[in-house]
Amino acid sequence: TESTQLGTAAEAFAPSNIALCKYWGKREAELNLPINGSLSISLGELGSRTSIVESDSGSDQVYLNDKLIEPTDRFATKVISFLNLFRRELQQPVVIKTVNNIPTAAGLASSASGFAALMLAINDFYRFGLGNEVLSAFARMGSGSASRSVFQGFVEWQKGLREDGMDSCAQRLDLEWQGFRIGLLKVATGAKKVDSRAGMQRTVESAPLYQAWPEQAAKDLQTIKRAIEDKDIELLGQTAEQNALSMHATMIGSWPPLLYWQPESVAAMHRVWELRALGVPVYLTMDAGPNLKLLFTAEYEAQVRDAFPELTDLDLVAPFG
Ligand code: 2P0
Repeated sequence: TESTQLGTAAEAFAPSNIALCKYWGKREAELNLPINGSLSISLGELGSRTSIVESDSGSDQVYLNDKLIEPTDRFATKVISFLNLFRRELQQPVVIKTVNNIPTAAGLASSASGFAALMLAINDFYRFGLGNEVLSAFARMGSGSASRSVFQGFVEWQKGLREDGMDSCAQRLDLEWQGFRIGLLKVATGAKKVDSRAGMQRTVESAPLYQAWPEQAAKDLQTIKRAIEDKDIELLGQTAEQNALSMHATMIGSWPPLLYWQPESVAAMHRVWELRALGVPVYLTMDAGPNLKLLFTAEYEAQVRDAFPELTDLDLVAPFG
């Protein structure tokens, strides 16, 4: 059925983000309350745009990248159950459309930007007038990393202490770094992965190495903040790379083992280390998938492009414009 717009409508954009100090492990799974704090960089114009309009079609409709999604599909049910946290029972059905402009080639997950954009659109649509930190805490309930996608720039998600989670929200750090660059290096496709929720749970429950993680993450977070203040790419890169590989070590030490890397991932890691051995300060980070993200500064962009010719203009992100 065609749906027509009845008046109320809202639209919002939120960026994707890459964690430099990773979120891995929940202390409470319903609210996505993390065991450790994390710190990320948002990806500027790369992210999700979400619109909500009233509908007269009698039921909710969910679109992703201009395609109508089956109401029973996992994506649609997640979107609608999130909306239902904020919607009173007899309210009008809606049409929700999300478009991701993250190059699909980059192999980035979009749940962070997707839930952040949806939360911002809900705030407008129902005229809640909530502040950014409350919006961040609410976006967190959709997906933990969405708490960080409410903001641009460098963002810290504080784990918080409260049981209701309202202090587990992100804040933008008052730090800019014009020359900071990220390269989205897609190295492999396919290989059905364990989602982050299940992966975290398995790690927390079964990996002895996980014991050491919360303390390391807390320390890395402070070091990375200092490195950003000092615009020290070596300190930032080294800490972020070690943080990511330590997170992966906890996953590998889970049972059954959880290895998100493909052979191509390991090959690309060696290429990063070879380039670094030649004197180029380039570092890697990885999330719950096989792809790499490169961290470097503008002065070395030419060398990074030469060494990784598969990086297109769209894969190179300047988060501060
Ligand atoms: C991060 N990841 O800090 C970490 C590093 C993946 C590896 O946040 O279960 O999709 O929805 O809270 O936010 C991805 O996990 O997980 C993630 P849920 P989410 O970016």
